[in-house]
Amino acid sequence: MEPTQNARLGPGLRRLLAAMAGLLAAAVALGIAELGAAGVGPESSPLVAVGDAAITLTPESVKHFAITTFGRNDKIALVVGTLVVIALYSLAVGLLSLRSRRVGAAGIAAFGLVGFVAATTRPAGGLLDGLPSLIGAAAGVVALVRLIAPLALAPARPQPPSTPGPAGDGAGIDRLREALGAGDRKGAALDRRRFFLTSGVAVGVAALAGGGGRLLQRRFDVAAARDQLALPRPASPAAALPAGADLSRRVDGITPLFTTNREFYRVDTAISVPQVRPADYRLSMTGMFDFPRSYTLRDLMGRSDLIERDITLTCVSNEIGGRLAGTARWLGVPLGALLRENGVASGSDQLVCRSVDGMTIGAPTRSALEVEDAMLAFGMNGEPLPVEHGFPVRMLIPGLYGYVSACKWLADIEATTYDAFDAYWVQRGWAEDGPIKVASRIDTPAHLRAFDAGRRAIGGVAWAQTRGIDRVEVKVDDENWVEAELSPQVGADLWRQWMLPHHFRAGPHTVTVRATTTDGETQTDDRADPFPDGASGWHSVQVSAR
Ligand SMILES: Nc1nc2c(c(=O)[nH]1)N[C@H]1C(S)=C(S)[C@@H](COP(=O)(O)O)O[C@H]1N2
Ligand SMILES: [Mo]
Repeated sequence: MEPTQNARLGPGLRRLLAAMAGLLAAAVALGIAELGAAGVGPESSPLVAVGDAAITLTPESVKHFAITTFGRNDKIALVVGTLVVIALYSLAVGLLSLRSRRVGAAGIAAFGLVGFVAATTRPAGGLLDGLPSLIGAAAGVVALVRLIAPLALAPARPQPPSTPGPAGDGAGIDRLREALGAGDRKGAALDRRRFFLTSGVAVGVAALAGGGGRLLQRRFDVAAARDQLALPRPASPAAALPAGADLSRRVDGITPLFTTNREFYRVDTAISVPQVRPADYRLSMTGMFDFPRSYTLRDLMGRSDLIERDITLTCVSNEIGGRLAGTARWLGVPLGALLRENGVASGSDQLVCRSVDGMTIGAPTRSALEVEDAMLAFGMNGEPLPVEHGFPVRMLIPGLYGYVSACKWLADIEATTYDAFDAYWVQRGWAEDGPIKVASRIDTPAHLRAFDAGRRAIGGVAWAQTRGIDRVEVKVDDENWVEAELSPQVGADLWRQWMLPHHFRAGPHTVTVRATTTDGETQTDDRADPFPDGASGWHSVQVSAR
């Protein structure tokens, strides 16, 4: 058989280009889907939906690893990981489509189906959310077929007759040209050109649709509407702070008393942060209420019983000494009063809080009613809640970890029982009950830090919301525990900073801290992992003085 032009492309090159075709087809599919998501909503983007689904399906241990390893970049890491998987998959689909275009097309369609299922089965997802995946997959199939066509083995083309002359002459020259790699240049160049032209179009479509789609999705952003909101004044303002309350002004390296909104840790399952327009906001009360009402943001902000409180919020995922903790001045509606005015039934022991993105957080009804500063917050450090922290309304119950109290983007409070429903984290094995454990952390000197021998301040923070910190003690090596100086006790829900000057002799040292609550509980040195109900144990750091 005559060698065809494409066979002469070389099997290696042909396969490489086919793999590239797969990659480009996937890029077109994702780009067009982003454009579709600009119509339907950012959370319908298959990339976001698949990432969300991955979070939902990921075992807790891996999730914990992601939170502690990537910190605030956990979502970025997930999206990058998803893209890598997609890239590998589509390279394989490209290769397969050399054998059979139908199989290749099916590969892209399957890829779209995954997006479709992920987008439509999200807790807050509907059929419409599957649309971007479908049109993306359709565009991807078209792109793949077009890209593979120039690589297909063309039917044998008759060789142009050799120039008349002594027999064998032309063949000899052909062989020579072939040996020099020139023989196939013309035919291959034609197909390569077509492939690269089509590739160029694919790259352009993917980039324009993807970039444009992402830009257009910004029309769902509520940042501008948030900026225009003016916060009401509280009927009950936060307690005044005594002068010199913030030890971080005196000791370098101690965590500031208040965490700025930018610095505040963030833990949630939302890849695409829910965007709730203030004008569209509704909070509904459902389940075991005698006279359930629903509230607009204006209803909540216009109340006459607003409170402002300084509250430290902490995450159950903290390792000993973890940094998933922050303090802010929150403004909002007292939760107990709100529940009572809806006539919460005495048989309810759980409030299932639902966010607009379908997260469920189960909080104990009793704490919601009885913890003094429990609230529905819409203000954080003098601003409307940042979008990442739950705009426009979230719940806060001091003394409980965030996963059982601090529902962000709150849409619905259902009064029910623990028997009737397991909330999201409980379904994944975390404890139903999430009272925080007393904790203390060494901020300075940092672990493994080297510094000059001599006098140096040791310092950090300690917390035990609702009970308050009474005492913090520090131990260097095997010396005795020494009591540290504390920031003023402003309120039991606010962490306290602590500091202790120490004379470090040259050499390696171990510094350990422990805190005691106002009701007399000293932190245990029994070490426990965060799972299932919070870490315990003393934080210590190894440092060296020279
Ligand atoms: N809707 C929603 N609310 C949520 C979560 C979430 O994933 N989704 N995570 C909870 C957890 S585990 C914690 S620790 C706090 C963190 O609040 P922050 O991100 O404002 O610091 O929010 C809680 N509220
Ligand atoms: Mo958390």
